[in-house]
Amino acid sequence: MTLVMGILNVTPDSFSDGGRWLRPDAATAHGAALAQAGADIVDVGGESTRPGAQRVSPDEELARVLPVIEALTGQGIRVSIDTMRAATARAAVSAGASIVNDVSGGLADPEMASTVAQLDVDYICMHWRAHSTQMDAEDVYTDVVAEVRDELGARVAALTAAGVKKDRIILDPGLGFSKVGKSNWPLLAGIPNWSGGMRVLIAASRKRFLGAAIGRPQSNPTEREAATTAVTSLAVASGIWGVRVHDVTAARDAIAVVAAWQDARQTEG
Ligand code: PMM
Repeated sequence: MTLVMGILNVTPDSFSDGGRWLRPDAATAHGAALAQAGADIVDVGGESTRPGAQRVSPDEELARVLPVIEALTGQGIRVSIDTMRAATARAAVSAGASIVNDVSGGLADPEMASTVAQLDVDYICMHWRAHSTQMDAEDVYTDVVAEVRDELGARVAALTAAGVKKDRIILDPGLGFSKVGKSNWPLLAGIPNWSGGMRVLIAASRKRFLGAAIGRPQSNPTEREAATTAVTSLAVASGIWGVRVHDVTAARDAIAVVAAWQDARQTEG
């Protein structure tokens, strides 16, 4: 059964929920609400990676996420830490996080691979080419599926060489990261062609390529929820490990519908 990861950005500037959960008590309450709605994991991030975003200092990132991780894990909620920094990953795991979600796949911080190997936690390795200020210019592919497969393969090789167990790694195609519009779709349509049988996380929620696909590129992120749920349904039907979403209830409903459909198909033979 596909897992649902609820998004909790403790940031002033994330593209959909920026500024809403900046205070620790508001962030903790929203994380608890995501879990209550059926999130299997709450993904806590303290640094926005929206296109053009500037980096935050390591101290600021830690100050944003640690109290929230402590409060949520204290309530028995499974938490992942969305960070590109090894030191933040280490502190977050000490505070109770059990998954490291690194949008740079270990490229942003040379210490990340050995840190994750030591921590021995699950690690989400996302396809990434450049920091947010430069990433749109890196949307240059001749065969996006083959290039993402090879670039993720190189990251898996580097991670395992540093001691990370291969079965700890979850792959993510990095929708929207160095992929502005059309580049995203072949990755969704061809998941088995780049994932090599490893676990896959899909994080399409409310992203701009969905606005383009529905003919409303200027829409607010929240107006892309139906489009998000369509992606969730199709991705779940292809048997992926997890979806990372803002609206947990919508994802849970989509998963239930796909399960009912697949059960009936088995009965029908
Ligand atoms: N996208 C964002 C942030 N974190 N993590 C993973 N693994 N995959 C993603 O595509 C991803 C991510 C973009 O920002 P958001 O938190 O506002 O959705």
